[in-house]
Amino acid sequence: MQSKENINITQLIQKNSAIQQVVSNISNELVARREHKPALCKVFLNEFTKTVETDDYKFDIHVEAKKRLPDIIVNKVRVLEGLSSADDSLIKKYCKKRNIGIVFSGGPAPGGHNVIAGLYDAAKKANPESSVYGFLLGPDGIIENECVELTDDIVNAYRNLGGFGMIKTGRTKIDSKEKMSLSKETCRKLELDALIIVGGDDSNTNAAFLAQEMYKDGVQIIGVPKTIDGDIQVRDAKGTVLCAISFGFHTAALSFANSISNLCTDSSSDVKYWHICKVMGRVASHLALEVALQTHPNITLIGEDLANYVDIRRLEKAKQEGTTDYTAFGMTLRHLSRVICDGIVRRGAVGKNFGVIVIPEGVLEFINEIQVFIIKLNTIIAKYNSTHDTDFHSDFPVLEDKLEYLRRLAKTAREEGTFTIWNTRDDDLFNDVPAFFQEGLLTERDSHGNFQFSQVETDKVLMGLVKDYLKILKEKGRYKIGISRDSFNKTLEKGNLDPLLIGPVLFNNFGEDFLIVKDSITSIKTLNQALIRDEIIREGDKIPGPVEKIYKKSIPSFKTQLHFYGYDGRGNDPSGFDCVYGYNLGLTAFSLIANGATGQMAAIKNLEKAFEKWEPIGIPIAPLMRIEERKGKMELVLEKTIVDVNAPCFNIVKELREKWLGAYPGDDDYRKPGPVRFIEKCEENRPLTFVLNELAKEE
Ligand code: FBP
Repeated sequence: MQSKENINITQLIQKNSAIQQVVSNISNELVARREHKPALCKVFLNEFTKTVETDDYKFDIHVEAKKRLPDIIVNKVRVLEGLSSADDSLIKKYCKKRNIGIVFSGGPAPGGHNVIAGLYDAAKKANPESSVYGFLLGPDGIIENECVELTDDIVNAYRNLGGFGMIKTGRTKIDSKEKMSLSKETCRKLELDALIIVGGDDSNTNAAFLAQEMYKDGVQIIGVPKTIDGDIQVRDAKGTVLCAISFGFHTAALSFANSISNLCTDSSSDVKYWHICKVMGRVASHLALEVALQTHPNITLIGEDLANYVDIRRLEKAKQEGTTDYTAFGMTLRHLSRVICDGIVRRGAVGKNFGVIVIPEGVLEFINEIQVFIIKLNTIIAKYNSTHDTDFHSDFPVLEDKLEYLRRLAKTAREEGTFTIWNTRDDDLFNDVPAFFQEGLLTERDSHGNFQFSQVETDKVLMGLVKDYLKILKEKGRYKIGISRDSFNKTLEKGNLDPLLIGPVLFNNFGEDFLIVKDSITSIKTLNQALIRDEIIREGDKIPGPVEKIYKKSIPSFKTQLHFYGYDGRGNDPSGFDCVYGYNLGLTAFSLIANGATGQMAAIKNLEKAFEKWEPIGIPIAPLMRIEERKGKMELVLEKTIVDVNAPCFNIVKELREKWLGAYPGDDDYRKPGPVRFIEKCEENRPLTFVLNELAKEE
């Protein structure tokens, strides 16, 4: 039953339009975003565009791509050119009434709604009679013919807004004859002239196969590079950058960076936590690298860098013994935990028992021992699924059942003495892994056969090892909090004690700015012994209060807070860069359709340069395909780009690592990028990784 006061409040809301406005879901930001008109690339200031094929860019074509995608492998890069007027035949072709479908595929990425808006505006401008259909819930919408015809109202409600809410998304792969023929059927029923697939590497792979399959039907298929991971980057065989980044990357990176820079502020204020920030990016560490440039955390791991690691000490030792130690190549989890501990201990020595660590979600991909598990388990699960009517995860729903199955595989290998993918050694090593991590490594692969790193608690695994090793270092007296000389002097003088007398007894490095308690003093007992040995106190005397206080201050307690940055940044409203980029990609997609292209990816060249230099182009997808292992099989897929450890932006981060670690007295070098903005001048208006690579080129 409603109380009288409640009824009054209900009436108040109903009567008062100002209150209604305050409590409505229409914020000022939303209104401003919906009304905002993204800038247009120069070519789109013209009434029409044409595309010109160019031989300026060549690709190393994979023989399998040539075999399986014969009709679209011959595609060339198309450059868009503006036309202020056109002859009748061009107008007829350009402005013909079309039915165009569009679908989002894979994880959301900020800027996607603007791709639709750009496509819709261009299609309607060319011919108001044209229809644009949005397929619902990803590729399933194409397979099942679930779509909505887009209208001004629908499109206007989502302009410059994040997420993929307008038509939603999904991860289904069109990978069977049946799904392909249902998709063709949908295109036929809707009389589609063209279909735009907005997605990552796997979705653009889908686009290439659909383009080949529908080539003879005349349905044009165009891909659009989407993924916050930033791993769709296209270069030609000479290394010329044709697409520097997918849309969504900039916003996600900036959104993570804003939150992480706030943690830098918190951590250096409260001085008691290490904030451990896992950052999305299924395989490549592009997002972690950009976040590092934006915020300067104390430690940032870059997966690709770890894979390149060579343990020189091990190699030299082996060389002296006349052998080669192959385990010296690549980083192990244990060694990585030691590297992190080294940074923590060194900061502790200057009194900083706090900090921020950035861990890329896909870091395990670059750790040899884990990669071996991932590949072996991928193959085992794929083989099981292909030889049974059911599937591995339904047959073995709980961890113990899965482990039992693996145990049986190892037993068979042992008893039959045959070579199998899972042997006793694998089983023993796997049993040493904590249960939550075993569970993560056995997690179900996505429909494209990708290992789902976002489901694995990488940070927890790594920090578990870090904590164990710090404990050992603490016991050995090698992990101590440095005491500032001033604070030591004041504390002792307050207690009428002579710092000059006690300092050399307590510290390794008396005289320096930050004083480190001797390794041998690791407890009140050993402190007492040291004071007696140096005749500061006698047997049976109490330890002087100020000395005990200083000792206690030097004992570290390692406290962490774990954070995961992924889904939040993926759902952020787009930055100015992604608003403009997404919208112009939509316009590019339409131009490619209107000019008869298929099997092309809409892209913008020169993204890394000033906006005036942006050049919309079409990139042929088929020549970008490579062979990769998926679900235990070798498949033709669009090649992913991982972080180039020779690029200037990475080398600059490497150079500044020591500075950002901040193992020196005084303030850390944290940087504040601020929140994601879409029109304000203060926004970081393009990824810093670009800016640095460009500046280095000018040198
Ligand atoms: P896309 O490649 O589809 O853009 O997705 C990227 C991503 O956000 C990764 O960073 C992350 O590992 C993954 O999606 C998470 O997937 P899910 O949404 O299925 O949890």
